[in-house]
Amino acid sequence: MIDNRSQHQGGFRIFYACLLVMGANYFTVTAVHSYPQFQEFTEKHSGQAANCAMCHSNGNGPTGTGPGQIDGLNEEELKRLEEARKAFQPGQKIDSPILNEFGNKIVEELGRKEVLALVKEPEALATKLNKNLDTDRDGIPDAEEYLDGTDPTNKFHGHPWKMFLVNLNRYKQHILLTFAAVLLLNYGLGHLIKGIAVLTEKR
Ligand SMILES: [Ca+2]
Repeated sequence: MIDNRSQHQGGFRIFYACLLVMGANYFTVTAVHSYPQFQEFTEKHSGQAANCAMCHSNGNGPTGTGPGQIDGLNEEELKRLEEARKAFQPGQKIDSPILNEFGNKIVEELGRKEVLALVKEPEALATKLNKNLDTDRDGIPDAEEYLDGTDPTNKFHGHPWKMFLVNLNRYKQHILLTFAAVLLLNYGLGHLIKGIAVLTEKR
């Protein structure tokens, strides 16, 4: 009897240990890959709606079975995910399938160690990013788009006033040439009308 009871107790211990390990793994997977603090900060700071697509491949975040979500990754994508998860130091090429281009650049620029530290102060992300980093090349740095709550991967999405200034600067030569052409046209038309008037008076 004693031996049987000991065996049962031993079996229960192993069972509970397995449950604990499974639980720990579950929370590791769900917690490690999802950092809504950045999204919450940008929404609060900018007043603009932002979803997980700001940094992730899938707008619903990294947890799930859809495209770009952890449980939907194929073998090759899982390998890329594991590689990205090891990149604790900055400067390593990141190609995580659960992150979009901006998310990958954040990890590439700062390293996972720094990103994890920033979870507690998401407002500091803007100051940590390189000011020249402009993923969508629309002329507005990623750090500003993060603060503005605009999409750093969409060159048609940006703060209206900044987009206006960027476009004004980009097309200033065209605008100056158009302005000069209009002035010359007005000048030429003025002289033409005067000439016609003089000829009419002479007749
Ligand atoms: Ca941009």
